Amino acid sequence: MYTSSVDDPWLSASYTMSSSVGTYPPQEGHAETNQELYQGFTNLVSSWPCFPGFSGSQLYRHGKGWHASLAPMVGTMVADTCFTARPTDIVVATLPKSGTTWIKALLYSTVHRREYPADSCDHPFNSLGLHECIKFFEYQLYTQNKIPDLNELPDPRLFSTHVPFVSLPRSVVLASSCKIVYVCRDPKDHLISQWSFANKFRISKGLEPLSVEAATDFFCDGVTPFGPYWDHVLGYWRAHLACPEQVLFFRYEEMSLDPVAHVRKLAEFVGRPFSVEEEEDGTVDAIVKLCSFEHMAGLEATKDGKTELVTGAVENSSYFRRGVVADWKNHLSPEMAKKIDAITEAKFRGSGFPV
Ligand code: PAP
Repeated sequence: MYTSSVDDPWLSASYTMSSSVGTYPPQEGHAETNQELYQGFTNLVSSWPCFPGFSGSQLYRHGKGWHASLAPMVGTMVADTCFTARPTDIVVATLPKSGTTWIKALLYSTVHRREYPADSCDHPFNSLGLHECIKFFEYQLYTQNKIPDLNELPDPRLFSTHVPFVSLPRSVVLASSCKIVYVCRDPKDHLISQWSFANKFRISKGLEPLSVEAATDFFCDGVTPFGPYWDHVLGYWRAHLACPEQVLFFRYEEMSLDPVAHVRKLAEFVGRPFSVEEEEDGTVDAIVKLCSFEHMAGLEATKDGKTELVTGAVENSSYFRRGVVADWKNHLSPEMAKKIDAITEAKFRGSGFPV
């Protein structure tokens, strides 16, 4: 069991978001109370510094130093106030465009492999987008004045978030055996994936695409959704070092090299290791294949489906671009890459994080 000490990352993540909205016992169905709660946080966030972001919408700077647009930041604060974690909960945490869809697929299909074998015809992935299988706190659950009733969900409940460790719902941090699965990605590939996604959005809104030079400047200044990148990665890295049985730390590049080993680790981490029979009958390989970029990108739910987020409906196909390592080489100049590498080196120095 986790025991906290004064300056550990778990405790510092749990301090109150804001006292200005009062204490609430918000409940499902109390529309006025919920609206008041959302409005209080909206007013608070609106008073914080804001900057134009990648996609053209404003990014606010949270008191703890990270950036997001208004609605997900408000959702984060509502989740912090209202979400009650169970020790059996599992939370996927990522920066956007770092492998969220992939790790959700691997986690869901691993946890639910008895009800839905990876090769079954009625596997939920055939009809549901990955973000419907595991929902975001701040983009899907705590949105539009809603306080969702999550009590009926069977164990283990699976959730996801892009929020930095310091602003996770306090109950996730304090529910001592709640598990967190974090995936980080090379900063340059994360940037290129984010930039490509943002440009699709800009074009759909009639805006000029952003140049890769401008995107690199935003990135290096830390003004990206849920960034600065380095603070996000270090927050979860330190939590992993402090408590490896509660925070699993994966890297996209290592997952690409050996997905089978990562699925085994994931299954062990969530307390459902593969049996000898499963190892022999190819269950692990089937999960890896089911969740592979090629297979997932070709599913009807990907090609035709959309996911409703608080920021708008997103075509599921837009979560699948190339899915390769080091695509940044096709977009960033050597100078831009050097600049990012130098910042990464400096920020991660002394953290024990292998650069
Ligand atoms: P999100 O955080 O907005 O949900 P996320 O899934 O993290 O997005 O990012 C999408 C990236 O993961 C894309 O990377 P790219 O732009 O460099 O290509 C996407 O291609 C990649 N991706 C999605 N699914 C998979 C998968 N099954 N295997 C490997 N990479 C994947």
